[in-house]
Amino acid sequence: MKFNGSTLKFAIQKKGRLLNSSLDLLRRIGLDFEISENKLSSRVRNFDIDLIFLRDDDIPEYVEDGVCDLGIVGQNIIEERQADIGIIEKLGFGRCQLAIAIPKSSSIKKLQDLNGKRLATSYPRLLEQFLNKQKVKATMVELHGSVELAPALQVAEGICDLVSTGATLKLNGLKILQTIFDSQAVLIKKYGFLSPAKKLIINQLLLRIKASLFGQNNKYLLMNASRKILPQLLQFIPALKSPTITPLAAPDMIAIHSVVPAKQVWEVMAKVKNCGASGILVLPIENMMP
Ligand code: PRT
Ligand code: ZN
Repeated sequence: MKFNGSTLKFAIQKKGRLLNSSLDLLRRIGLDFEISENKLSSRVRNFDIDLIFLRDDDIPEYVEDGVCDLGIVGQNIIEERQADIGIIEKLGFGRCQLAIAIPKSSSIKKLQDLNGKRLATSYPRLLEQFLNKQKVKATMVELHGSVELAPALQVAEGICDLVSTGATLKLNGLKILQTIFDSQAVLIKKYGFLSPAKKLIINQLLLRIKASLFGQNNKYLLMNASRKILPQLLQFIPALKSPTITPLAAPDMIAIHSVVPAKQVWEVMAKVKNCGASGILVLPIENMMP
Protein backbone atom coordinates (compact mmCIF):
# COMPACT_ATOMS: atom_id res chain seq x y z
CA MET A 1 0.00 0.00 0.00
CA LYS A 2 1.27 3.45 -0.91
CA PHE A 3 0.71 6.31 1.52
CA ASN A 4 -0.30 9.74 0.37
CA GLY A 5 1.30 12.62 2.30
CA SER A 6 -1.92 14.60 2.33
CA THR A 7 -3.95 11.77 3.87
CA LEU A 8 -4.43 12.02 7.65
CA LYS A 9 -2.70 9.14 9.43
CA PHE A 10 -4.42 7.86 12.54
CA ALA A 11 -2.43 5.46 14.74
CA ILE A 12 -4.23 2.83 16.79
CA GLN A 13 -3.06 -0.24 18.67
CA LYS A 14 -2.55 -3.27 16.42
CA LYS A 15 -3.66 -5.75 19.05
CA GLY A 16 -4.26 -5.55 22.75
CA ARG A 17 -6.58 -3.99 25.27
CA LEU A 18 -7.23 -0.75 23.38
CA LEU A 19 -7.94 -2.19 19.94
CA ASN A 20 -11.62 -3.13 20.19
CA SER A 21 -12.70 0.00 22.02
CA SER A 22 -10.71 2.16 19.57
CA LEU A 23 -12.37 0.48 16.57
CA ASP A 24 -15.81 0.77 18.22
CA LEU A 25 -15.29 4.47 18.78
CA LEU A 26 -14.15 5.08 15.19
CA ARG A 27 -17.15 3.17 13.83
CA ARG A 28 -19.55 4.94 16.19
CA ILE A 29 -18.43 8.31 14.85
CA GLY A 30 -19.17 7.15 11.33
CA LEU A 31 -15.82 6.07 9.89
CA ASP A 32 -16.32 3.39 7.25
CA PHE A 33 -13.44 0.91 7.06
CA GLU A 34 -12.57 -2.75 7.22
CA ILE A 35 -9.61 -4.43 8.83
CA SER A 36 -8.08 -7.80 8.19
CA GLU A 37 -5.99 -9.60 10.77
CA ASN A 38 -2.54 -9.15 9.31
CA LYS A 39 -2.98 -5.75 7.77
CA LEU A 40 -0.77 -2.96 9.07
CA SER A 41 -3.00 -0.21 7.76
CA SER A 42 -6.49 0.38 6.49
CA ARG A 43 -7.96 3.10 4.30
CA VAL A 44 -11.12 4.82 5.53
CA ARG A 45 -13.65 4.98 2.71
CA ASN A 46 -15.57 8.10 3.65
CA PHE A 47 -12.76 10.30 5.01
CA ASP A 48 -9.25 11.04 3.77
CA ILE A 49 -7.79 8.96 6.61
CA ASP A 50 -5.47 5.95 6.79
CA LEU A 51 -5.59 3.91 10.01
CA ILE A 52 -2.10 2.74 10.97
CA PHE A 53 -1.87 -0.25 13.32
CA LEU A 54 1.09 -0.08 15.72
CA ARG A 55 2.31 -1.36 19.07
CA ASP A 56 0.99 1.00 21.72
CA ASP A 57 4.54 1.82 22.87
CA ASP A 58 5.41 3.17 19.41
CA ILE A 59 2.34 5.38 18.99
CA PRO A 60 3.59 8.45 20.95
CA GLU A 61 6.83 8.53 18.99
CA TYR A 62 5.10 8.20 15.62
CA VAL A 63 2.79 11.09 16.51
CA GLU A 64 5.62 13.13 18.01
CA ASP A 65 7.69 12.72 14.85
CA GLY A 66 4.71 13.62 12.67
CA VAL A 67 4.68 10.22 10.94
CA CYS A 68 1.08 9.99 12.19
CA ASP A 69 -1.19 12.96 12.83
CA LEU A 70 -3.52 11.42 15.41
CA GLY A 71 -3.36 8.43 17.72
CA ILE A 72 -5.15 6.60 20.49
CA VAL A 73 -2.98 5.42 23.37
CA GLY A 74 -3.01 5.00 27.16
CA GLN A 75 -2.30 8.18 29.07
CA ASN A 76 0.12 6.11 31.19
CA ILE A 77 2.44 5.77 28.19
CA ILE A 78 2.24 9.46 27.30
CA GLU A 79 3.06 10.53 30.85
CA GLU A 80 5.86 8.01 31.27
CA ARG A 81 7.48 9.06 27.98
CA GLN A 82 6.76 12.76 28.48
CA ALA A 83 5.80 12.66 24.83
CA ASP A 84 5.70 16.04 23.14
CA ILE A 85 2.18 15.74 21.77
CA GLY A 86 -1.21 17.24 22.56
CA ILE A 87 -3.87 15.24 24.41
CA ILE A 88 -7.06 16.43 22.76
CA GLU A 89 -9.67 14.17 24.37
CA LYS A 90 -9.94 11.62 27.16
CA LEU A 91 -11.82 8.68 25.73
CA GLY A 92 -13.22 6.95 28.82
CA PHE A 93 -12.01 3.43 28.02
CA GLY A 94 -8.82 1.51 28.87
CA ARG A 95 -9.17 2.75 32.42
CA CYS A 96 -6.55 1.55 34.88
CA GLN A 97 -4.42 2.78 37.75
CA LEU A 98 -0.69 2.84 38.18
CA ALA A 99 -0.21 1.57 41.71
CA ILE A 100 2.50 0.52 44.13
CA ALA A 101 1.74 -2.97 45.42
CA ILE A 102 3.40 -5.17 48.02
CA PRO A 103 3.05 -8.79 49.15
CA LYS A 104 0.04 -9.32 51.44
CA SER A 105 2.32 -10.49 54.21
CA SER A 106 4.81 -7.64 53.81
CA SER A 107 6.02 -5.66 56.81
CA ILE A 108 5.68 -2.53 54.67
CA LYS A 109 2.62 -0.69 55.98
CA LYS A 110 3.04 2.85 54.71
CA LEU A 111 4.90 4.76 52.00
CA GLN A 112 7.79 5.70 54.31
CA ASP A 113 8.49 1.99 54.88
CA LEU A 114 9.62 1.83 51.22
CA ASN A 115 12.83 3.70 52.11
CA GLY A 116 15.78 1.52 51.14
CA LYS A 117 13.52 -1.08 49.47
CA ARG A 118 13.47 -2.18 45.82
CA LEU A 119 10.46 -1.59 43.57
CA ALA A 120 10.08 -3.37 40.21
CA THR A 121 8.36 -1.33 37.50
CA SER A 122 7.96 -0.55 33.81
CA TYR A 123 7.15 3.04 34.79
CA PRO A 124 10.40 4.33 36.32
CA ARG A 125 9.77 7.99 35.52
CA LEU A 126 6.28 8.22 36.99
CA LEU A 127 7.35 6.18 40.01
CA GLU A 128 10.46 8.26 40.63
CA GLN A 129 8.48 11.47 40.35
CA PHE A 130 5.99 10.18 42.90
CA LEU A 131 8.63 8.90 45.33
CA ASN A 132 10.57 12.17 45.13
CA LYS A 133 7.42 14.09 45.97
CA GLN A 134 6.85 11.82 48.96
CA LYS A 135 10.55 12.06 49.94
CA VAL A 136 10.92 8.28 49.79
CA LYS A 137 14.25 6.84 48.64
CA ALA A 138 13.75 3.42 47.05
CA THR A 139 15.72 1.58 44.38
CA MET A 140 13.99 1.07 41.07
CA VAL A 141 14.29 -2.26 39.24
CA GLU A 142 13.18 -1.67 35.67
CA LEU A 143 11.32 -4.61 34.11
CA HIS A 144 9.33 -4.84 30.90
CA GLY A 145 6.82 -7.56 31.71
CA SER A 146 5.69 -9.99 34.43
CA VAL A 147 6.39 -7.26 36.96
CA GLU A 148 4.03 -8.95 39.46
CA LEU A 149 6.46 -11.86 39.80
CA ALA A 150 9.33 -9.70 41.08
CA PRO A 151 8.56 -9.99 44.84
CA ALA A 152 8.18 -13.80 44.67
CA LEU A 153 11.47 -13.99 42.74
CA GLN A 154 13.02 -11.74 45.41
CA VAL A 155 14.03 -9.23 42.80
CA ALA A 156 12.15 -6.50 44.67
CA GLU A 157 10.13 -5.93 47.85
CA GLY A 158 7.29 -4.29 45.93
CA ILE A 159 6.11 -3.35 42.45
CA CYS A 160 4.61 -0.41 40.63
CA ASP A 161 2.38 -1.50 37.76
CA LEU A 162 -0.98 -1.01 36.07
CA VAL A 163 -4.00 -2.48 37.78
CA SER A 164 -7.53 -2.70 36.44
CA THR A 165 -9.56 -5.49 38.08
CA GLY A 166 -6.87 -6.35 40.65
CA ALA A 167 -7.07 -10.05 39.70
CA THR A 168 -3.38 -10.28 38.71
CA LEU A 169 -2.29 -8.75 42.01
CA LYS A 170 -4.49 -11.20 43.90
CA LEU A 171 -3.18 -14.13 41.91
CA ASN A 172 0.34 -13.16 42.89
CA GLY A 173 -0.42 -12.53 46.56
CA LEU A 174 -0.03 -8.76 46.27
CA LYS A 175 -2.12 -5.81 47.51
CA ILE A 176 -2.18 -2.11 46.66
CA LEU A 177 -0.22 0.16 49.00
CA GLN A 178 -0.80 3.38 47.05
CA THR A 179 -2.32 4.44 43.73
CA ILE A 180 -0.15 6.99 41.99
CA PHE A 181 -1.85 7.70 38.66
CA ASP A 182 -5.30 7.19 37.07
CA SER A 183 -5.11 6.41 33.38
CA GLN A 184 -7.44 5.97 30.41
CA ALA A 185 -7.12 5.96 26.65
CA VAL A 186 -6.60 9.40 25.13
CA LEU A 187 -6.76 10.89 21.66
CA ILE A 188 -3.43 12.52 20.83
CA LYS A 189 -2.45 14.95 18.09
CA LYS A 190 0.92 15.96 16.76
CA TYR A 191 2.17 19.46 17.42
CA GLY A 192 3.29 21.70 14.59
CA PHE A 193 2.04 22.22 11.06
CA LEU A 194 -1.14 20.52 9.89
CA SER A 195 -2.64 21.25 6.49
CA PRO A 196 -6.03 23.02 6.48
CA ALA A 197 -7.60 19.82 5.11
CA LYS A 198 -6.22 17.74 7.99
CA LYS A 199 -7.26 20.38 10.53
CA LEU A 200 -10.78 20.28 9.14
CA ILE A 201 -10.95 16.49 9.46
CA ILE A 202 -9.59 16.57 13.02
CA ASN A 203 -12.21 19.15 14.01
CA GLN A 204 -14.96 17.04 12.46
CA LEU A 205 -13.75 13.90 14.24
CA LEU A 206 -13.40 15.69 17.54
CA LEU A 207 -16.93 17.09 17.36
CA ARG A 208 -18.28 13.60 16.67
CA ILE A 209 -16.20 12.01 19.41
CA LYS A 210 -17.41 14.56 21.96
CA ALA A 211 -21.03 13.95 20.86
CA SER A 212 -20.59 10.20 21.10
CA LEU A 213 -18.92 10.35 24.53
CA PHE A 214 -21.62 12.69 25.77
CA GLY A 215 -24.23 10.21 24.54
CA GLN A 216 -22.51 7.36 26.35
CA ASN A 217 -22.30 9.28 29.60
CA ASN A 218 -25.92 10.41 29.66
CA LYS A 219 -29.44 8.96 29.41
CA TYR A 220 -32.75 10.34 28.25
CA LEU A 221 -35.26 10.17 31.11
CA LEU A 222 -39.02 10.49 30.61
CA MET A 223 -41.84 10.27 33.10
CA ASN A 224 -45.46 11.23 33.64
CA ALA A 225 -46.70 12.98 36.73
CA SER A 226 -49.42 15.11 38.16
CA ARG A 227 -48.61 18.79 37.65
CA LYS A 228 -48.89 19.47 41.37
CA ILE A 229 -45.84 17.34 42.23
CA LEU A 230 -43.62 19.06 39.63
CA PRO A 231 -41.75 21.25 42.17
CA GLN A 232 -40.79 18.17 44.25
CA LEU A 233 -39.81 16.18 41.15
CA LEU A 234 -37.57 18.98 39.86
CA GLN A 235 -35.47 18.74 43.01
CA PHE A 236 -34.48 15.22 42.02
CA ILE A 237 -33.92 15.63 38.28
CA PRO A 238 -30.35 16.72 37.47
CA ALA A 239 -31.35 18.15 34.08
CA LEU A 240 -28.72 19.21 31.57
CA LYS A 241 -30.52 22.51 31.14
CA SER A 242 -34.17 22.90 32.00
CA PRO A 243 -36.30 19.76 31.58
CA THR A 244 -38.99 19.74 28.88
CA ILE A 245 -42.50 19.77 30.35
CA THR A 246 -45.47 18.93 28.10
CA PRO A 247 -49.17 18.62 29.00
CA LEU A 248 -50.84 15.21 28.61
CA ALA A 249 -54.41 14.54 27.45
CA ALA A 250 -55.46 13.68 31.01
CA PRO A 251 -56.19 16.88 32.96
CA ASP A 252 -53.41 18.12 35.26
CA MET A 253 -51.01 15.46 33.99
CA ILE A 254 -47.64 16.32 32.44
CA ALA A 255 -44.73 14.51 30.80
CA ILE A 256 -41.21 15.45 31.86
CA HIS A 257 -38.25 14.82 29.57
CA SER A 258 -34.69 15.29 30.71
CA VAL A 259 -31.08 14.36 29.95
CA VAL A 260 -29.39 13.00 33.08
CA PRO A 261 -25.89 11.66 33.79
CA ALA A 262 -25.87 7.88 33.28
CA LYS A 263 -24.22 7.37 36.66
CA GLN A 264 -27.15 8.96 38.49
CA VAL A 265 -30.03 7.47 36.53
CA TRP A 266 -30.98 4.59 38.88
CA GLU A 267 -30.92 6.85 41.89
CA VAL A 268 -33.06 9.46 40.11
CA MET A 269 -35.57 6.82 38.95
CA ALA A 270 -36.06 5.60 42.52
CA LYS A 271 -36.49 9.12 43.85
CA VAL A 272 -39.03 10.28 41.25
CA LYS A 273 -40.97 7.02 41.60
CA ASN A 274 -41.09 7.57 45.32
CA CYS A 275 -42.33 11.07 44.72
CA GLY A 276 -45.28 9.84 42.62
CA ALA A 277 -44.06 9.86 39.00
CA SER A 278 -45.21 7.01 36.74
CA GLY A 279 -44.29 5.58 33.33
CA ILE A 280 -40.63 6.29 34.06
CA LEU A 281 -38.64 5.50 30.97
CA VAL A 282 -34.89 5.61 30.35
CA LEU A 283 -33.55 5.65 26.80
CA PRO A 284 -29.98 5.49 25.55
CA ILE A 285 -28.60 8.53 23.75
CA GLU A 286 -26.61 7.74 20.63
CA ASN A 287 -25.00 11.14 20.18
CA MET A 288 -25.61 14.53 21.62
CA MET A 289 -24.13 17.98 21.20
CA PRO A 290 -25.21 19.88 24.31
O1 PRT B 1 1.48 -5.18 21.97
P1 PRT B 1 1.39 -3.83 22.59
O2 PRT B 1 2.72 -3.29 23.06
O3 PRT B 1 0.62 -2.87 21.72
O4 PRT B 1 0.44 -4.02 23.88
P2 PRT B 1 0.80 -4.12 25.42
O5 PRT B 1 0.77 -5.57 25.79
O6 PRT B 1 1.98 -3.31 25.80
O7 PRT B 1 -0.42 -3.34 26.06
P3 PRT B 1 -1.88 -3.84 26.52
O8 PRT B 1 -2.71 -4.15 25.34
O9 PRT B 1 -1.79 -4.85 27.61
O10 PRT B 1 -2.38 -2.47 27.20
C1 PRT B 1 -2.59 -1.32 26.44
C2 PRT B 1 -3.05 -0.21 27.36
O11 PRT B 1 -4.24 -0.63 28.03
C3 PRT B 1 -2.12 0.15 28.50
O12 PRT B 1 -1.07 1.02 28.10
C4 PRT B 1 -3.08 0.84 29.47
O13 PRT B 1 -3.26 2.18 29.07
C5 PRT B 1 -4.37 0.09 29.25
N1 PRT B 1 -4.69 -0.88 30.32
C6 PRT B 1 -5.88 -0.91 31.00
C7 PRT B 1 -3.92 -1.86 30.81
C8 PRT B 1 -4.64 -2.49 31.81
N2 PRT B 1 -5.86 -1.89 31.90
C9 PRT B 1 -4.06 -3.61 32.51
N3 PRT B 1 -4.71 -4.16 33.40
N4 PRT B 1 -2.67 -2.29 30.47
C10 PRT B 1 -2.15 -3.33 31.11
N5 PRT B 1 -2.78 -4.00 32.12
C11 PRT B 1 -2.06 -5.18 32.71
C12 PRT B 1 -1.18 -4.79 33.89
O14 PRT B 1 0.10 -4.38 33.45
C13 PRT B 1 -1.15 -6.08 34.69
O15 PRT B 1 -0.17 -6.96 34.21
O16 PRT B 1 -2.96 -6.13 33.18
C14 PRT B 1 -2.50 -6.69 34.40
C15 PRT B 1 -3.44 -6.31 35.54
O17 PRT B 1 -4.77 -6.46 35.18
P4 PRT B 1 -5.87 -6.82 36.27
O18 PRT B 1 -7.19 -6.71 35.56
O19 PRT B 1 -5.61 -8.22 36.73
O20 PRT B 1 -5.76 -5.82 37.39
ZN1 ZN C 1 3.04 -2.15 24.71
